[in-house]
Amino acid sequence: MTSIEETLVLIKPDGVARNLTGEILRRIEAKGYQLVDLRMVQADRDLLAQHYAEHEGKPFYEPLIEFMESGPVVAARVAGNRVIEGFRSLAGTTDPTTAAPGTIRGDLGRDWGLKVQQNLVHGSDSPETAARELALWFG
Ligand code: IDP
Repeated sequence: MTSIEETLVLIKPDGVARNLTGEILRRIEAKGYQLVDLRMVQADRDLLAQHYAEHEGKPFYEPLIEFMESGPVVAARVAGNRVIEGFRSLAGTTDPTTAAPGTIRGDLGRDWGLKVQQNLVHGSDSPETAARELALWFG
């Protein structure tokens, strides 16, 4: 099945602070995906509120926004065949403790006992979300 897509990947503040940017980008490239655009951003609350609009009102929303504005993130426009699903598979499930070994979160993510919501990366979850998020972060 051929479906060339683009997705938004964010290396979250914990990934940047832990010097894992290179390791995470290496895994994306090693999988065969293309880095089309890359920027380091200190996200403000307005950008993050738009990015995480679907989570507004949830118990983890406010800590999530605070965490995401706590330091720079690296935003990447990544292209490849079925990359939206493929990157989410590469990233692993949301909670790093139960994310499968071999995934970014499973291999490198720290237990949420240390700090809830830290899980190194974000990846768009559908073509509609990818289009919206890429417009938000890359204009
Ligand atoms: P995803 O990033 O795996 O797609 P989402 O459900 O879209 O997960 O949640 C967005 C982000 O919010 C997660 O990556 C994580 O940082 C945080 N998050 C999600 N669920 C929880 C939770 O139950 N507790 C704390 N943080 C959470």
